[in-house]
Amino acid sequence: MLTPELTRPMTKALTPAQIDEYHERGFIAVEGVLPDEQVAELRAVTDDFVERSRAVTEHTEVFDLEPDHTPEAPKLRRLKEPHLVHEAYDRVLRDDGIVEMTSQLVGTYAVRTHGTKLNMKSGDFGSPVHWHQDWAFYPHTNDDVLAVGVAIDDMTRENGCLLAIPGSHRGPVLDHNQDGAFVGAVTELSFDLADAEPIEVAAGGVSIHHVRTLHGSLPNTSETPRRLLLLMYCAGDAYPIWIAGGQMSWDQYRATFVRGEATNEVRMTSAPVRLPQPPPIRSGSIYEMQRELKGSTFR
Ligand SMILES: O=C(O)CCC(=O)C(=O)O
Repeated sequence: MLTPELTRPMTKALTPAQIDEYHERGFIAVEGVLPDEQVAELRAVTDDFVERSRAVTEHTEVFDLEPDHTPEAPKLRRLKEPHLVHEAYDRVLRDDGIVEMTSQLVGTYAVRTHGTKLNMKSGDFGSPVHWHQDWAFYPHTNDDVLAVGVAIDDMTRENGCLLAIPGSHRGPVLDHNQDGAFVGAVTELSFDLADAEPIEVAAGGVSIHHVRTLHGSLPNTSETPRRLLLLMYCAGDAYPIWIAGGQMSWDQYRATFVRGEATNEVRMTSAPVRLPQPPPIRSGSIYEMQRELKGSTFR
């Protein structure tokens, strides 16, 4: 267990230049957000979950497995909703510095979370994530919605860092359907991959991308792992238009606030919306949905 001093955020707030960059380009990287000791704790806890995944051979509610996962050589692709299974992840989700940065970017004091995931790319393999916009998965009444990616390891081009298209958050919501079903990846390739920019950040830093920013990531071609804890947040007055699995109760909704109070007055803006419908053939994770994709979005 870390002492409170070690969990105190090093970065309290974004500068006006960082806020402008986020709004202009749709993503930023912020170095030095968590102290080394907290990053070391996240690594140790994550290593332990990889060990525990030796006990399973199929995807579960918690583990999403790489295709060649075996009990002898465990290969975990994702830990689902990690904040629900270990308090070290939950503490990061509620970290004052991260919540403050989010509040600055979404423009409301109140901030709620709509989930977490820990995506892992082990050395020398590690699945790619095809190009997509998160907004296609979970549209809200307004698009003040974002994902903070906490780098548990240095995130570099070689180990499969996030890639993003600057300015794409201001463009259309692209089609993510193929043969009449949602596949969780863009199926109209109306963008230029030459514009893609890597979001590189050292361990302990974070990436932040807008919900409409077109992004993806390549496989890990290095020997070092890339583990990224993704924290999904939105403005306190952004209400989900679509929730996979059905509507939340009011109590469940209130429990999603990491700062401020839930209110029934939500803000509606004119952001374009596509529902993730008809439903995907495979569900459980973005990797499973994208398995149905014919061809590659990396061209
Ligand atoms: O882990 C990655 O590289 C990308 C993750 C992502 O975009 C997602 O899970 O929605």
